[in-house]
Amino acid sequence: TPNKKIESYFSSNGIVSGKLGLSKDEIKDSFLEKTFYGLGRIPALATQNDFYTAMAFAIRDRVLRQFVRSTQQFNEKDARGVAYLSAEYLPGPHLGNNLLSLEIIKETREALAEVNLDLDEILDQEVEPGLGNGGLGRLASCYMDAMATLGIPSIAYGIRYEFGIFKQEIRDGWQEESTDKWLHYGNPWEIVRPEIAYEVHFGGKTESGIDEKGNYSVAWNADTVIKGVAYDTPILGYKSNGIIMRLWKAEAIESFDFSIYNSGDYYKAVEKKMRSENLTKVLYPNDENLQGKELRLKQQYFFVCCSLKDTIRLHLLQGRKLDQLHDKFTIQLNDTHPSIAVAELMRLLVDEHKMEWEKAWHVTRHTFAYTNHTLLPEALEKWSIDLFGRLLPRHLEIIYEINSRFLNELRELQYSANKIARMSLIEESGEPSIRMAHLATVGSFKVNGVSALHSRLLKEQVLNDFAELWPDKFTNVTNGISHRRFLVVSNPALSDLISEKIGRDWLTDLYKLKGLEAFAEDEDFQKKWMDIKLENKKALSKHIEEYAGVKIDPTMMFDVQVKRIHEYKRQHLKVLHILSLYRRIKKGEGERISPTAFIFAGKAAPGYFMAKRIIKLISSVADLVNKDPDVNGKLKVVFIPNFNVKLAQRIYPASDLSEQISMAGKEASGTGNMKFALNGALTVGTLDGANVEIRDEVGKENFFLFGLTTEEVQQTRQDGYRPSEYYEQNKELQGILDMLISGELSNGDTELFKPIFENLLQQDPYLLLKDYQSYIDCQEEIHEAWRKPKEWARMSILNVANMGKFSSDRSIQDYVEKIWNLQPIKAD
Ligand code: GFP
Repeated sequence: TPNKKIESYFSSNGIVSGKLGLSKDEIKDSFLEKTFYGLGRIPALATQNDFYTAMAFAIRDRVLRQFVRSTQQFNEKDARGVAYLSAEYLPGPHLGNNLLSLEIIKETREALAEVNLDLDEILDQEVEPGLGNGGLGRLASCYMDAMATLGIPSIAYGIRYEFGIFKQEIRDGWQEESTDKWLHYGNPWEIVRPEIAYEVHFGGKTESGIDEKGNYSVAWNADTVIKGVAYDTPILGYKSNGIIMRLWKAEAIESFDFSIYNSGDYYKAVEKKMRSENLTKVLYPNDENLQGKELRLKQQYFFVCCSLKDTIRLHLLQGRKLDQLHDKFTIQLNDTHPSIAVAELMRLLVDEHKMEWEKAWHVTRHTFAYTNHTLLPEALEKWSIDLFGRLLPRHLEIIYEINSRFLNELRELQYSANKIARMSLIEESGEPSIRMAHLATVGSFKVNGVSALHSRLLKEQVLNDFAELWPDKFTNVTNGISHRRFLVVSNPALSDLISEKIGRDWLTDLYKLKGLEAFAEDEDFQKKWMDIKLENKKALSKHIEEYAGVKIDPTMMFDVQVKRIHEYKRQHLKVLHILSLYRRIKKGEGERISPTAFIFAGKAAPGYFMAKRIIKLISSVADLVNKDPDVNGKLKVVFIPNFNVKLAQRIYPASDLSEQISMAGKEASGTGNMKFALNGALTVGTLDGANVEIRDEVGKENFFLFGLTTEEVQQTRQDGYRPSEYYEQNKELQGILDMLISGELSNGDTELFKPIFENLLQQDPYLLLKDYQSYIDCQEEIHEAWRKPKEWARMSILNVANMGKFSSDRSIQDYVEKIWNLQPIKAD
C-alpha cells in the first residue's frame, strides 16, 4: 500500500518538484556534505578519488530526481515504452556528461575552485565502465543519452560484467592484456536493488504431461538455478529525463545448496556458489570464435531471462493484461546477442503464464524488433544444437516448434526445398546449429540495419529470402552519436565558439549547425576555429608523450585511425601508406609530403592472430620512422595504448584527418567516422557504411573518397582476384611489401611479418593491394589540401555544419517513427 504521507511530501515539499540545476553554493554544500557524511573522510586524509566520489554522489542525487520524475510521469500516463536489450554498453565517464545535462559545469568548476580543487583533475579520476567491445556497445550508450533527452519511456537492460573489456598495454610493440578492474574503487553511480531479482534455470530435462486443469503442459526440471540481481545506473538526458540502465549480476541462490550444507560439505557448497557468480565475471572480446563458448550462451540467456521477467513485472504492475504486452512495449534486440528472447518470451507466456501457443506467438512477434549490426559471416551467431540442448532443453523444443510452423508456412507458399533449408532456423549442414539471426528475424515485427548501405545489403544478401517474404518488415535506421558527449563535453572550446555564432539551440537540434555555413569563408572565424584545433592537438600531444613516449609537433597534420583492430578495417593499408612516404623521403622525393603524425589506437581481440600482428607492425614502423633523423621531422607514428571512451574524447577534438578505409561492404555503419567529422576532421574513406551518407551530407568536394565500391568488390571476387599481379605490376608497392620480409622492420627477423606479407600476396581478402594505388593518390590530394590552411579550415567548418543528421537524437526519432510507435513524455 502506498504511503500517502510520503507521497504528498514528495510532491508538495519540493523533494522532486524543485528545479533541475544547482547553484554554485548548493553544489559546494552538497559536495562537502558527501565528503564528510557520505564517505566519512577528514580533509587531511581525503584523496582525489574521495573527492571525485563525493562529487559523483552529490550529482547522482540530482540525476535520480530526474529519474523519479520521469518514472512517475510515465506511470501516470500509462505510456507505451521500449525495453532495450543489449549485451554491451560503453557509457564512458558519467560525471562530465551529467554536469552538462544539469547545465552546471561552470557552477561546479567554481564551487570546486573555492575549495582549491580543479574540476578537470576530479573528472580525470573516473574509471569508465568498459562493458562493451566497440561500436555496438557505444551505440547503445549514445542511444540511452538520446532516449533520456527526448523523453522516451524506456529501460535499458544488460550485464554487469565484473571485468569489462581488457586493459591494453603495449610491450615491445605487442599488445598485452590485463583484467579491467573498473569496480576496484567502487562505483558511485549504481544502486543495487536486491529486491529486484529473478531465478534463471539451466540444464536438466523437460517433462510433458497434463496439468491439474487438464491441459497439456511442459515442465522444465532444471539442474542449476542462478539468481540475477538488478544494479541500476541512472542515465540523464540533457535538461530532461532520467532513465535506468539495469544491469544483471549473477549470484547464487541461498537455499540452493542446502543438501550439500546438510551433508557437511561446506567447501563444495561454497565452490558452487562461486561457480554461479562466475557467470557475469567477464565480457567476451568479439572477433573471437564463440563457437562452443558455453559461458557466453549462459550469459546471453541469463540477462535475457531476467530482463523479460522484469519487463513483464513492470507491465503487470501497471494493471495491464499480459496479452497486451506488445501494445505497451517494444523490446529492441541489439544484435542477435539477446535473440534467445524470442524463445524465452514464448516459454514465459506458454509454460509459466499458460497462454495458448497462437496467442503467445502473436504477442511475441509483435513485441520484438531486431537491429542487425554486421554482415560478416563469422559474426552471425550460431549455437550448436548439442550445447544449446544441454543448457536450454526447453528452449530448444520451443525453437523446433517455431521452426516447424514457420517451415510449414513456407511449404504452403510452394517454396523449394533448397530455399526452405536456407531459411530454416536450424542449419543442418556440418554440425547442426541454430541460426540466431533467423530466429530474431522470424520473431520480430521489424528488422533494421544501421546505415542505408548496410540495410540494403542486408535485404539483398544475408536476409534476402526473408526480405522477399516480408518486405515491410525491413527498414533502416542510420546510426547516430551523442553530440553532447562527443562535442560539448569533449571539445568545450569549439562548442563555445559555435554557440557564440549560432546560439545554443544546436544542443537539442543538431541540424542547427547548418548556421555555421555562413561563416565558412570568414577568415577571422577560420583562424579561431583552427586555433582551437591546435590547442586540442597540444593537449593530445602531451598525453601521447606521457603514455606512448613519443614527442609530436602539434603543427603537423594529425592523421588518425582509432577503432578495433580488424583486417576488414585495414589498419595495414594505412601502414602501407606510411611506408610509401618513408621510402619517398629516403629517396629524396618527399617534397610534396606535408608533415604528418600518424596516430593509431584500438584493441585487438586476444585470440586474433593477424590483428595482434598488425599492432606489432604499427609499432615497428613507428620505431623505424621515429628514430630516423632523415624522416622524423616530417613523419611521426604512434600507437596510443588502451583505447576507450575517455581516450576517444581526447582524440577526436585533436584530429585533422579521419581514416575510414574499410573495404566497401564490410563496415555496417561506423560511428567513429561521425565523431571525427563532428569535431572538424576531414574524412578519407571508402563508400562503406555511413561514410556514404556523411559524404552526401557534407558534399563530395569536402570528403576524400577512394577505393572500390561494394559492387566492384563483388565483381573483383567473381572475376578471380589475384593480388600478386598488383605486387608484380606496382614497383612502389612491391618495394613496400618486401620491407615486411626484409627484416628491416624487425631487427633482421624475416619471419615476423611474413604472415601478413603472405596473406596479402596470396589471398588479400580485404583487397588492400587492389585499393592501394587509389588510396595513395587520394592521400597526395590530402597533403596538397593541407598546404592551403584557409581551404582546409573552410572544409572543416563545412563538415561540422552538415553533421545534423548524425545525432543519436535523429536516430532515436527514426526508431520512434519507424519502429516503436510511441509518444515521448518529457519530465519537468
Ligand atoms: C558494429 C559494426 C559497426 C557499427 C556498430 C554500431 O561495430 O559498423 O557502427 O556495430 O552499429 F561493425 P562493432 O561493435 O563491431 O565495433
